[in-house]
Amino acid sequence: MPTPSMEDYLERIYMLIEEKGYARVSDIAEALEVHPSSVTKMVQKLDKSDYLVYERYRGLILTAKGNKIGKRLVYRHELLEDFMKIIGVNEDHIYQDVEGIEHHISWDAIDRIGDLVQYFQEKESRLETLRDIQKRNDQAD
Ligand SMILES: [Mn+2]
Repeated sequence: MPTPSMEDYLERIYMLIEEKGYARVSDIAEALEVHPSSVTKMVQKLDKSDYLVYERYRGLILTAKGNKIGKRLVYRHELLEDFMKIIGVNEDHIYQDVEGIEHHISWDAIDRIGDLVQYFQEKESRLETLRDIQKRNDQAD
């Protein structure tokens, strides 16, 4: 199992490869706001754990294992953002909230949150009912 820090890297590397077709150490460093030497260290660790293959001058590629987990990590992040939006969390803190919880929640909980997101997406009136409750609660404060 990857550590939270490894998860952040795998998630970001997967996204970079999706968007640009490759992930350079400098791009990863910029995206994660860390020093390139930290990226190199982590990339070597991920290589050792068979999540990717790293060659100093040729860049890196995800292995099948790295690609599979990267995809799931990006899905998890996006699902949690959708969930936060649905429950009405202020857009200004959604990203930070998701970054804070994504590594500390079981895949079982993720699946159940997926059901709940689907529940609200399948019928617009369900979201309206939730918003009505929230309006009432806000007025009561
Ligand atoms: Mn994330």
